[in-house]
Amino acid sequence: MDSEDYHFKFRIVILGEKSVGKSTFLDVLAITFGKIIEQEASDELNLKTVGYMDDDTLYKIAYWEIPGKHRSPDTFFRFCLGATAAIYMFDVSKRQTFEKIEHWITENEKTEIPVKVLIGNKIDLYASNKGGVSKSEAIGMARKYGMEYFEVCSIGDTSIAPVFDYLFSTIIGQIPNPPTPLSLMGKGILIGKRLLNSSKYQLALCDIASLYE
Ligand SMILES: Nc1nc2c(ncn2[C@@H]2O[C@H](COP(=O)(O)OP(=O)(O)OP(=O)(O)O)[C@@H](O)[C@H]2O)c(=O)[nH]1
Ligand SMILES: [Mg+2]
Repeated sequence: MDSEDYHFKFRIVILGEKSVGKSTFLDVLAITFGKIIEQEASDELNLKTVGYMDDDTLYKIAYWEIPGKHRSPDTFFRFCLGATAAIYMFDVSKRQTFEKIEHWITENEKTEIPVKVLIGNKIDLYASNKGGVSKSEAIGMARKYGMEYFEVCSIGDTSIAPVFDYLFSTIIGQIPNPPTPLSLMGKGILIGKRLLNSSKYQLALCDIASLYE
């Protein structure tokens, strides 16, 4: 696949403390919704790029997971700048991971990522942990930062679908019709060759241009 052969491309970053389940969640997300076209993992970044077709439109979604252990402010900003969405993840059975996620959220506010969600993972372990994080507490934190909250179990469950549906519909809901490059500025959404070269798109741009003549 030509690296520019898509209609739209955007990036979703996944952040949170070590072992909260980011990679497990990403693995399921990437194979359930689309086809993996690129993947690479290092100590600093776990990257997966997926091609996802919806309504005859090909989206290239780049997921960038920042492993919890190697967080350094420099790399953190570099990886988050220009992203369209951020997934902040904690482990509902480990309160400390919930307390620390607030630092990730506040540190990352400067990058002004347009779409954000908070995810409480390992919901299967919640009942067996007295110090676990309740749904109402987590919703409180999500509201404080203007986010939706989802509880998931990343191993063998279907709870991931509502997260993908929410993220995808919110992101594509930001794309105006027709999607001019100017109108997508600041949203982290790129237009690829498949759209740029389509006659329908060229015509729509001509219609806009004629309005200014
Ligand atoms: N019980 C349970 N275990 C899970 C769940 N999700 C992930 N795990 C387990 O949690 C452990 C850590 O998961 P990872 O996906 O490697 O965690 P991570 O957040 O990517 O960790 P770092 O990359 O080191 O920051 C693994 O043993 C997973 O199998 C879940 O929903 N429930
Ligand atoms: Mg990981």
